[in-house]
Amino acid sequence: MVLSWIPVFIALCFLVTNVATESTKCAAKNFGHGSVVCVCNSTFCDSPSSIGLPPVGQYSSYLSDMAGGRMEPGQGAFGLNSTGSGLRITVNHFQKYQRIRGFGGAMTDAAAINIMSLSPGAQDQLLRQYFSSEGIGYSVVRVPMASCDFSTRLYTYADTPEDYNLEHFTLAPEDTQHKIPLLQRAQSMSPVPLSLLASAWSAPAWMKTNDALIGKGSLKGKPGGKEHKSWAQYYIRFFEEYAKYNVTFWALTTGNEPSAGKMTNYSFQALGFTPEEQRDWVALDLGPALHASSFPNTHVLILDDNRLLLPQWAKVVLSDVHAAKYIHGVAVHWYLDHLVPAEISLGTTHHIYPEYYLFGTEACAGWSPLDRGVKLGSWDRAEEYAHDILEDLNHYVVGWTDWNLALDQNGGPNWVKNFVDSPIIVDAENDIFYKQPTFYAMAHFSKFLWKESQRVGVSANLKTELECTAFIRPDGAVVLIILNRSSSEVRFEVWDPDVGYFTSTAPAHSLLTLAWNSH
Ligand SMILES: *[C@@H]1O[C@H](CO)[C@@H](O)[C@H](O)[C@H]1NC(C)=O
Ligand SMILES: *[C@@H]1O[C@H](CO)[C@@H](O)[C@H](O)[C@H]1NC(C)=O
Ligand SMILES: *[C@@H]1O[C@H](CO)[C@@H](O)[C@H](O)[C@H]1NC(C)=O
Ligand SMILES: *[C@@H]1O[C@H](CO)[C@@H](O)[C@H](O)[C@H]1NC(C)=O
Ligand SMILES: CC(=O)N[C@H]1CO[C@H](CO)[C@@H](O)[C@@H]1O
Repeated sequence: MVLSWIPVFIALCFLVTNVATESTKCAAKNFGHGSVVCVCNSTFCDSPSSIGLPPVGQYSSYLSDMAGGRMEPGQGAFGLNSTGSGLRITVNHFQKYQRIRGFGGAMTDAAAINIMSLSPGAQDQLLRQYFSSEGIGYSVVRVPMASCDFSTRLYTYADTPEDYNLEHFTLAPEDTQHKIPLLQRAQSMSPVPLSLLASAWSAPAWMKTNDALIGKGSLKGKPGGKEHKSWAQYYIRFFEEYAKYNVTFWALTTGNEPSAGKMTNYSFQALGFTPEEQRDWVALDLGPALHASSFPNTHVLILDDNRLLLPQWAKVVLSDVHAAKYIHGVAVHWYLDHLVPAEISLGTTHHIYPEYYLFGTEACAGWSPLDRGVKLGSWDRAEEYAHDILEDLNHYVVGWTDWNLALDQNGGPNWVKNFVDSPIIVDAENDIFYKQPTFYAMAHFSKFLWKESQRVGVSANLKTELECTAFIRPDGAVVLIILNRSSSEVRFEVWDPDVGYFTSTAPAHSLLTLAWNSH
C-alpha cells in the first residue's frame, strides 16, 4: 500500500517543480484498429505535462496522431518575419464570437457500473483522467434521470400508478450507491465547480399514452393538464433529492430525443414531444414549476435531439414568448450531423436567436449499425470526434458533451444491447482501463478551452482542407486547434499579428493544439 503511493507522490512533485516539457508516456497497446489505446491501472496512467505556457514570443504545441503520438509536447519561438510563401493561418483577435461553457461526458448507470467495477485505486485514477487538474479538464456531466438504454433494468423514480403528487418519488440504488458517490468524488477532485445537466428519457408509464417506458408514446392529456404538471414536478423532486447529497444542477433538458418517442417505435426509453407540445409544456408547466421551486436559476435547454431538427424546432419553441422566457439554450446531439450542413442547422438558429446558446449534449462513436460497438484504438473515431467538435465550435456551439464516461469491452452494459464505444473502456477482470483515441480528441479541446474562452477569427491565405478553430482564453492565451484528416503532412505558417510568425507541421492524420501568450 505504502509503495503504491510513491509513483503518485513523485508524479505530483514533478508537476509542481518542473514546468518544462516532460510528460508521462502512454503505455500503448495495438488491437489492430488503426492506432493504439493507452493502458492505465491503479498506479499508472499517462498524462501530458502541466500545461503552463512559455513567455511571450514562444508557443507550446501538443500533438496526437494516428502514428501513436498522444498529446506530445513541443515548443518553439515566434519570428518577426513571414516565410512569405505557402499556407498561412492568421488569428484575428478582433473578430469575436461565442464563449465556451465547458466539455464533459455522461454519468449513465452503465458508466457508473463500469467505474465501480474497478478497484478503488483504479476508480480514482479513472476519475482523475477526466476531472482532476492532471486530467483533461471536464467540467460538464450529463446525468440521466432514472433509466435509459445504458441501464440494466427499466425504472423511473415514480413507478407507483396514479401518484400525481409524487408521494412515492424515490431515487434508485443506481443514484444513491453509484452515480451520486461518483459525482461527489469527481467534484472533490475538480479544480472548478462541475456543471451538472439533468436529462430524462421517459416519464413513468402511468403518465403516458402507451402505458410503457419504451416505444412511441407521449404524456397523456394536454399541456397544463395533470400529467404534464406531474411530469414538471418530477424534475423538481429530482433536484430536491440530489440536493440532499449536496449535488446541484446547472441545467436540465426538456427530455432526451423527443422526436424518437413521437416518430419512431423506439426499442428503449423515450418520451415523445412535438416542438409545439414541448413549447406549451415549458410555458404552462415546466417553466412555472421551476420558477416557483428552490431551483429557479436552473438553465432550461430545449431539443436535446439531433441538430438536423434545427432551425425548425427552435423556431416553433423560441418564437413563443411564454415559453422562450424560461429557456436559456438549445441542446444538440451529433447523430446524422452529415445530413444537413451546420451552417443551416446551427448557423441559422444562432442568427435568428443569438441570445440562446447552442450546446452539444450527446455524441458517441460506434452507434451506427454499419460500424457498431467498441473498436479499441480506432483513429477514425478520434477524427470523427474532432471534426464534429470543430464544426460545432465554428458554428456557435459553446460546449460538447460526450456520451458514457466509461463502458465495458462490449460497449455496455445496455439492456437493449444498443452497444456503442466510449473514450474509456474498462477491463474489470484485469483492473485496467483503456484510453481510446477519442479520449485524446476530447483532450485537445477540453484541456485548453477553459470556461469563458472566446472564439476569435481564424483565416487561411490559401484554400486548405485543414480544419481549425481559435480561441482567446480568460488568461489571455491564444489556443489554435488544427485537424488534418488526410494521409500526408502539411506545413503551414501561423501569424498572430500581436506576436509574430512561426512555422509548424500537421502530420498525416493528426490533431494539434498550439497555445501561446499574446501579451
Ligand atoms: C501498472 O502499470 C505499470 C506500467 O505499465 C506497471 O509498471 C505496474 O506494474 C502496473 N501495476 C499494477 C498494479 O498492475
Ligand atoms: C525582416 O523583414 C524586415 C523588413 O521587411 C527586414 O529589414 C529584416 O532584415 C528581416 N529580418 C530577418 C531576420 O529576415
Ligand atoms: C457542498 O459542495 C460545495 C462545493 O460543491 C462545498 O463547498 C460544500 O462544502 C459542500 N457542502 C457539504 C455539506 O458537503
Ligand atoms: C414496437 O416495437 C416493439 C418491440 O420493441 C414491438 O413489440 C411492437 O410490436 C412494436 N409496435 C409497433 C406498432 O410497431
Ligand atoms: C483534411 C486535411 O486537412 N488535409 C490536409 C493534410 O495535409 C495535406 C498535405 O500535406 C493537405 O494536402 C491536406 O489538405
